[in-house]
Amino acid sequence: MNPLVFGDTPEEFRGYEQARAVILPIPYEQSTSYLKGTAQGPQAILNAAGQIELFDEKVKVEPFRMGIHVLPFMKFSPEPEKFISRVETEVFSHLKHNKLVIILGGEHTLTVGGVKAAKKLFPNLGVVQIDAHADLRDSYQNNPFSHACAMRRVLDYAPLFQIGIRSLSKEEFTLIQEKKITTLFGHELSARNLDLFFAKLPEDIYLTIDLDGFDPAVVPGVGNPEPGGLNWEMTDHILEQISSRSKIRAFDIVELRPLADEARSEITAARLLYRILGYCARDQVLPNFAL
Ligand SMILES: [Mn+2]
Repeated sequence: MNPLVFGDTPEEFRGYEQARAVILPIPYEQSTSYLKGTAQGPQAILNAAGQIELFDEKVKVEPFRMGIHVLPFMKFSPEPEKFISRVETEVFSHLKHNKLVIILGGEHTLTVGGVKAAKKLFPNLGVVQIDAHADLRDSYQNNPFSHACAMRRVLDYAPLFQIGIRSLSKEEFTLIQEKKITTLFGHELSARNLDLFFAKLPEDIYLTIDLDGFDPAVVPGVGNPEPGGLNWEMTDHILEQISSRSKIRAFDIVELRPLADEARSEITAARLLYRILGYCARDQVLPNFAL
């Protein structure tokens, strides 16, 4: 299968010029601290996309009609600051052309570059993070650009709205309170709390989805699994609410670690991507397109 196509997107909807959505695969893996393999994440999601239907039965649209272009796998320096700057330049060049940018990781570190790029065009940007981990350490294993510090770096650029967090240090917990970060912990995911969370979101959103935010029974293929977490329906509800209230300007799906003979993680990631495109198509891109 040609890796630079999302699923069965017909050829006339794949070109860069007409595509509203562009997918940027970034197989970056430098600071994984437990189970290795996230560099294989982007390819696994693209492979899994070949197995999903082009029609979305819930949103009742064919999201590919907005145009989906897959960019070449991004080349980068392993040095984190250069890497982040490279991501920023690349993402900015596509946002500037009015594209919805989707990054496939790879390590969470890449989010810093994506957020910096989006912030330049959308000054009131907010970042929604679905994740098991707060990722708010100032430094981890002597690396301030570790995946465990990604959101601490993001905080320098945009306010943060976290969902599903269930693993963090006391210092990170204190930081959340001091900086008044909006954090819904894994044990707080009631309908009422979610409604209060959605009401706080700004208009322009960068969405980052660390796949370990899911219950590991749903997505086992991650480098740092944590018990508890989101199921498919809850995540779908969250994404639908965000899309109907705000404008998702860019999003990333990170930290997939493909497993042998076990495809549910990458299939979930591919369907998640396509579902978000469906909501964006319905709510923002193709308002008259719903069947
Ligand atoms: Mn995480």
